Amino acid sequence: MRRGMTLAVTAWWLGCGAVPQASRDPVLDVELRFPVSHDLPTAGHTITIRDGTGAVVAQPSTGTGGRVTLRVPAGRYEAQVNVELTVDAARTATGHAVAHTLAGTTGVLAVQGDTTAVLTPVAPPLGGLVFKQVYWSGSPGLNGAHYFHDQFVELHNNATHPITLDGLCLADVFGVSGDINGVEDPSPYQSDPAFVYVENIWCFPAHDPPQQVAPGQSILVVQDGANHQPDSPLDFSGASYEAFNQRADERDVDWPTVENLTRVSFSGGYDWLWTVFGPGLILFDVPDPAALESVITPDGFWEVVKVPSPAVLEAVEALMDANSGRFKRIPASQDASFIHVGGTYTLESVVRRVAATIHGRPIYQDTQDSAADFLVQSPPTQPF
Ligand SMILES: [Ca+2]
Ligand SMILES: [Ca+2]
Repeated sequence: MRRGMTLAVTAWWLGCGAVPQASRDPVLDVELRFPVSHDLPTAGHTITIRDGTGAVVAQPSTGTGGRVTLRVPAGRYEAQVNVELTVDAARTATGHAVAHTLAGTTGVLAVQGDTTAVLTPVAPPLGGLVFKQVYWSGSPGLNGAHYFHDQFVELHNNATHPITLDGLCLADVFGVSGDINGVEDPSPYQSDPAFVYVENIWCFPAHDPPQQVAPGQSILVVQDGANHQPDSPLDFSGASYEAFNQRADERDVDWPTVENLTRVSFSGGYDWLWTVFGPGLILFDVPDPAALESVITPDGFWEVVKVPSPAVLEAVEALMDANSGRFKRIPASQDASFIHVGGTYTLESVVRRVAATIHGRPIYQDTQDSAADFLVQSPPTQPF
């Protein structure tokens, strides 16, 4: 009974305002929210609250739900946060093994009454376009008729930001993939790390507005847009782009529903066929691919184009088998190793490993080391 009376008296006192000044001040409630690219606990981060003069008035730590709640005299405030992620912390939180800082501010908050604000720090762009799946081996085909028109590469935006596709180029690298016909000679250019020497260049055409690939979106690039069944299980009538090799004899078909890449440099036959023994493929970005320097190979048979190594955005080195390392064509700075499948016409593709799944989105491993980053599978995954 006495206890109840004490509480009632305390409540009366509060009602009269005979309490510390701060309890009548507005409540400022700030909620920390990380971008969707980051899977991080929101509790335990220091929030810096500054007043209108820039002076730090409080540095509370976020609690459950990523929130800090404090009373401040009416006025202008700003809440800021800096979260530093080490390489390991970034790999866990984003799938990208890149140390970086998440930084953000609420901007100026005019606090008169109780005020809520959301603080969403931003991260630098992480990741880029990757080859998510590459298929060169070909299909057994029907009745032993080997089939190779179903080759494809699946480009994937593995990044935290949209990426413009227009003007980027794909190329296959010059050089044999192994001792295919007896003892072969490796590419004469394999010791030049400054360039990648390529045979054929096909580029993504310009769009207005430019075509953006959203984070998590894939682009399917195929030798031939078509339904390849029953020669192969793959149906590419819904592919994004095809290499349509326009010729007077019309040997290659322009599939109407699949947009065409722009042919910039081509020395092949009637289609953009990659070697079924394992190609080197690169994605690169230069201001004018048609202006790249070309050279004649020492044997005088081929004209190859020099792509500066720093322009290479993505690369995969595929060779004939595990013993074909001496044929490596792509500089180690772009791909430290190589991958191979079990043979030709085996319906095997290589698919990139998943490094982490962030809020339901797979982030693919990209260590520029094909042996580590890819797995061999059969049959290929029909991308879409
Ligand atoms: Ca074609
Ligand atoms: Ca077409």
